[in-house]
Amino acid sequence: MKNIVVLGGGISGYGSAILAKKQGFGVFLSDSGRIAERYRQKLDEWGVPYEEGGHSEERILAATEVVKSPGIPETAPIVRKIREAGIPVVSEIEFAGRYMGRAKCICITGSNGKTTTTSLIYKIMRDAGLNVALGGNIGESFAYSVATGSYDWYVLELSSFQLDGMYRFRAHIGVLMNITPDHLDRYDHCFQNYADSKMRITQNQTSRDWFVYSGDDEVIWQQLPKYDLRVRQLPFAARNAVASGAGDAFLCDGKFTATAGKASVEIDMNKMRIAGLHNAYNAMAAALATLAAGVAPAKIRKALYDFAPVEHRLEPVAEKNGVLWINDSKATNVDSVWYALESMKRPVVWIAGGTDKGNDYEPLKRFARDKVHTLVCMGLDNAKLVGEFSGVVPEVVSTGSLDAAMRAAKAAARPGDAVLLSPACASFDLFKNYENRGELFKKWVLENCE
Ligand code: UMA
Ligand code: ADP
Repeated sequence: MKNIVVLGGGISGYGSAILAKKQGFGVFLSDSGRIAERYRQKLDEWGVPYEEGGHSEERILAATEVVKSPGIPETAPIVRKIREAGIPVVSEIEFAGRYMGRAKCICITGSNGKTTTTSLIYKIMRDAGLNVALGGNIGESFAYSVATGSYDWYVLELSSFQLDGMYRFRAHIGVLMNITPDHLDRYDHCFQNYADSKMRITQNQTSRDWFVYSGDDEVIWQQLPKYDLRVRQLPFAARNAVASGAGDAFLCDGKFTATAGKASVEIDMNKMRIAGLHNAYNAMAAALATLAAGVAPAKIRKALYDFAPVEHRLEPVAEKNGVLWINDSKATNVDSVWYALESMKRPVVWIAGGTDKGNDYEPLKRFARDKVHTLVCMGLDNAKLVGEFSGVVPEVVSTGSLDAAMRAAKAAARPGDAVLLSPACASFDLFKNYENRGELFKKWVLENCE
């Protein structure tokens, strides 16, 4: 009998363990830390044995296959030992993909825009009445959905960590938004390794499948010739001229027409509730992917026009005294802030800072110079940000707490301005995570601005 060991008891791990049990395999889940109460309950319900507070080597090394949670790095001692023992290690997505039957999947990856594009695609499919599940790097895990439901379509957001453990899995419709530096600590600080990981979205795709990607992304262009792609290609772009026999989308004067095969849909970005060039890319990718899935153009158009911003992503919080407060706490790298600043139509008070990931701020300086009159740095160590933007932005203020940052932003903002929280940094110096940072930002605005 197959003997599956699941490493990590978070949302990915408990779903994988339940699926392994459902398939009738021997299964054991091991977590070096604590397992949340709700996951323990589920494991008990399904009769899955588990351990917490450490990894018992002997039991783990008896596995025929290991399903590794995405947050566990290759450098973890237990993973090294599993590798030395020659035991195959797969990701939750690879594992669950084996049991999805005749269902099809749309898989979305990229450095930025994954959650927004995945949510757009999911909404279009659901509003069109399809039997569809959402999963991967968002919401409930793919494995749990496969174990407990029966769907015709899966819409999966995939992180590079999930792609890394995928070998035979095939995306019927693969979507690659962009490749810009992120998570380099997990890739030996080598950008090519990270790019290779993202390109795995195309692996195993055949001429019956579709590949939607940014025709404006130079890195993707550099990678494409290295692959012998048979898949039908659907590029989208706003800058480069792109065209593919299979279909494409091009943004011009705020409108685009997306075409996949014989189907087309025309979208006016001014009628959408999410703005900015980056969201035009997200909408083009979503329109192409859903046309490829066979959704009627009128349904795609309606769902795109209905879509509201996802929380913490350029989310308008409130307009108070003529000042618009915008929560973009999810902007944890330079590229996402570039698009935030690009989309600003009002003078900006910009709140940034936190745990710097080795950022190069150069690309942001043009927009900062043109649009930002005050930069409020919010972090335990603001020296780098202050140094980079002094002389670029007229006013730079250094603060060490959310409250101080918000008070400084409120004092600096004039009617007609936007106060934009778009940090370019991780949140771990002052907050639990980016959600916590965004929630506290919103709470402060609602309690302190009349
Ligand atoms: N652990 C061990 N041994 C170790 C190290 C960790 O057992 O050596 C344990 C921890 O104690 C913990 C568990 O592993 O209990 C955590 O596993 P995990 O970090 O993989 O977290 P999950 O809750 O399973 O969530 C993961 C993804 N997390 C990461 O990639 C860090 C979730 O993405 C994803 O939604 C979920 O699987 C379902 O597929 C989150 C994320 O932050 C949203 N993703 C990153 C991002 O978006 O930037 C990539
Ligand atoms: P991800 O899931 O890849 O992190 P999100 O949709 O959550 O992507 O967006 C993360 C951040 O990136 C937000 O600040 C958002 O405004 C910005 N963003 C969204 N789409 C794009 C895109 N296509 N290109 C660059 N930045 C984007």
